[in-house]
Amino acid sequence: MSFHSGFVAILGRPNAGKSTLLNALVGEKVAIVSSHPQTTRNRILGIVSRPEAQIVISDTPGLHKPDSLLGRQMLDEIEAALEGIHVLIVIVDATKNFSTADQRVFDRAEQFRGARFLLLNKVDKVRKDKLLPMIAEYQKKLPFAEIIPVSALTGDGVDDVLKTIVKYLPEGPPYFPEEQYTDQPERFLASEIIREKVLAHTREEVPHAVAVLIEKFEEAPERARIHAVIYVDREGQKGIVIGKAGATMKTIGTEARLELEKLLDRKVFLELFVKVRPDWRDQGAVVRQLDWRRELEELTPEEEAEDADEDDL
Ligand SMILES: Nc1nc2c(ncn2[C@@H]2O[C@H](COP(=O)(O)OP(=O)(O)OP(=O)(O)O)[C@@H](O)[C@H]2O)c(=O)[nH]1
Ligand SMILES: [Mg+2]
Repeated sequence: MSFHSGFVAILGRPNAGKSTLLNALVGEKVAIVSSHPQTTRNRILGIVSRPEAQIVISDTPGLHKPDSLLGRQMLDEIEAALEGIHVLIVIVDATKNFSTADQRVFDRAEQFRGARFLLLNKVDKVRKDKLLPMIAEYQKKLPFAEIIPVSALTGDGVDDVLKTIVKYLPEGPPYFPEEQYTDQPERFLASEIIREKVLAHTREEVPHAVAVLIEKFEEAPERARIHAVIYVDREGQKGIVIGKAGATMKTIGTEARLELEKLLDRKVFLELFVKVRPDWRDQGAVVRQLDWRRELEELTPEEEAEDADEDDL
């Protein structure tokens, strides 16, 4: 039997359900999800290994008009995710009318020369008789190789998406070990899990103003010790994150700890701090730290230099 493998990226406007879809395709929680737009800030790799194929899928930040350095970094992440892919999955929220945000996505998708899929997501909330006319409308806007209605939330249609992707992948070897389902370091996953809990318990402008940085990550066999700082950009937001008598922070901390214990498969001692850093979204020093790939690249030469020093002793 021949083996197929290749790369796929998911493109769509903020809140269309890209990260929910990635998690459903992979069958693991790879990317955090929230009801707020612009939750995802990095490209996130999810890997699906089947006996006949390996599909490497990138989730991307929602395509939007950037108004900060962070926003521009998010757009760079989208572009990086689209490099070298075999299939582009364009996703729209089928409960909403086609908007200028979707048009921006279609304009970008039009430049892609490989196989383009359109996924009509959230069909659990759409009347069945509306689907066929909707498909006809979308097909007029831009030709797609495949149009598939799905519910990333219930998993409806998701297996069909995987099977269809495989048909468009070239023959080739697996790129990752079979048991690996993402490339994100645990340290970054931990910061994302904490951010997800902050997003779940805050509203309006607060979710956009939150960044989580892990200051200490010590993994002993029995217990991991994680020290994280939740950054916000206004004093008032700090109060919202902490809540009355610390109630919101307590909920965030408990929910994050329980999920981290599952991820790391051990007890977790989690210390959370909230700090105000005005306008961090326009500060390179903070924004760059949110890009873990760049952080790793910058660390590696130094570590090698240290190793070399040790050899000299
Ligand atoms: N009813 C329904 N809701 C969905 C479905 N897929 C996603 N959602 C909800 O839509 C919201 C956004 O989902 P995300 O997966 O975070 O969307 P996203 O496209 O990754 O958003 P950004 O990262 O902000 O660009 C969440 O509240 C999800 O629970 C679906 O199939 N049906
Ligand atoms: Mg997302």
